[in-house]
Amino acid sequence: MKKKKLNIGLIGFGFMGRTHSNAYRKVTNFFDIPYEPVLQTICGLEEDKSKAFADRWGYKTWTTDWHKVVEDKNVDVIDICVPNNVHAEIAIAAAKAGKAILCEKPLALNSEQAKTMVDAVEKAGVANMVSFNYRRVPAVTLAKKLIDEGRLGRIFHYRANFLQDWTISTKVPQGGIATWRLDVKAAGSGVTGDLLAHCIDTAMWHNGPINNVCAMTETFVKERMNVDTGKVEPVGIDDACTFFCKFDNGSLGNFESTRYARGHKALYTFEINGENASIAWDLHDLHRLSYFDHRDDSIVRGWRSIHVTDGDMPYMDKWWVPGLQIGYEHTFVHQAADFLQGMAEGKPASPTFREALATQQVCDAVLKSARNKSWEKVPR
Ligand code: SOE
Repeated sequence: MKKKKLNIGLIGFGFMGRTHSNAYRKVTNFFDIPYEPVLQTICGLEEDKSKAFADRWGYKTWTTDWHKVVEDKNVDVIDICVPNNVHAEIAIAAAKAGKAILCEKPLALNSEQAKTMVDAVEKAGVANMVSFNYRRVPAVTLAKKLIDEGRLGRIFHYRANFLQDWTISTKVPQGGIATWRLDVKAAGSGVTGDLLAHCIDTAMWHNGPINNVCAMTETFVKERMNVDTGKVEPVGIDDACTFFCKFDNGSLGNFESTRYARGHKALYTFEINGENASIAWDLHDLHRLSYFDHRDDSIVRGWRSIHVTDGDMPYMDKWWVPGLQIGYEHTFVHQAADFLQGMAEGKPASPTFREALATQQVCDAVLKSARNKSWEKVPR
């Protein structure tokens, strides 16, 4: 198949810039999509690092001015991997320039800003997707299939955790290139937007819309040095957040995230309990899905640990042979494949900006609930 070249302009080359670049480089080796992504331009803040990144990953050109990438006639796709406070400006300019857009999560600083981005991409009619990559772990996609097939029956409970421990030291600063996630001006919020947004995206994909939330947040370290200003400043983000919620289908949700769970680096887990069956998953063992089915004969009934590697499992026919697993980086390859395939077919790849706006609205309601110490309705 002769593939059409699709030139990628990637803005921001931190951790996420690397996962996305790696995905574009690998996607056509494994997936039959009609496009050949070309790493056209990389854009970062510093000249020497931008050039070094271009050399290492094979970008044809580099720049330190994102406007040039958006205006570049040779660029077809704008991939946004910069801190959250710059997403909106770049995405709106890219939409006006008619580019397809893949944007890192969370979509924006808040839902008001996210709405302006949805309006811009929908008005321009450009392809748009938000990088909630964990949906594309094969075991997580399998969970969606099992739920959609009705195997769980009526769902009663959805609980999810995302636990880390990297900000416990009071010496970790806020702001700057490495620690912008701790600066509310750059991040919009703390664990709610950064980590719980993943859990909320997956949960609403699995279990439908969330309508009411009741939350509590805490900022354990109240002041940190700000790398950008050189001053010790109040910390404006939530270090930890716990919330309860109700889903439209009548089930109850229970979510927790913190960066203060000593010993946990990226422990994203969820468990779903239905009338007939339950499902559990753990990012530290990401290729396994735990499944319990009450309809099994009682003498063999118990939790099964499904090794999600066979060719009939989601995405797995594209990789190795049964029993050989894949990992974190592959979720981004799957994302690139789905995004590019969606573009080729003129179908939006999920989650679109509009779907990510719904996640942002839950995050906003969670933060409002914690501030007001009250249940909050999620606006639609
Ligand atoms: C934060 O530490 C972080 O890198 C998030 O920003 C990512 O979205 C998450 O996948 C892993 O943790």
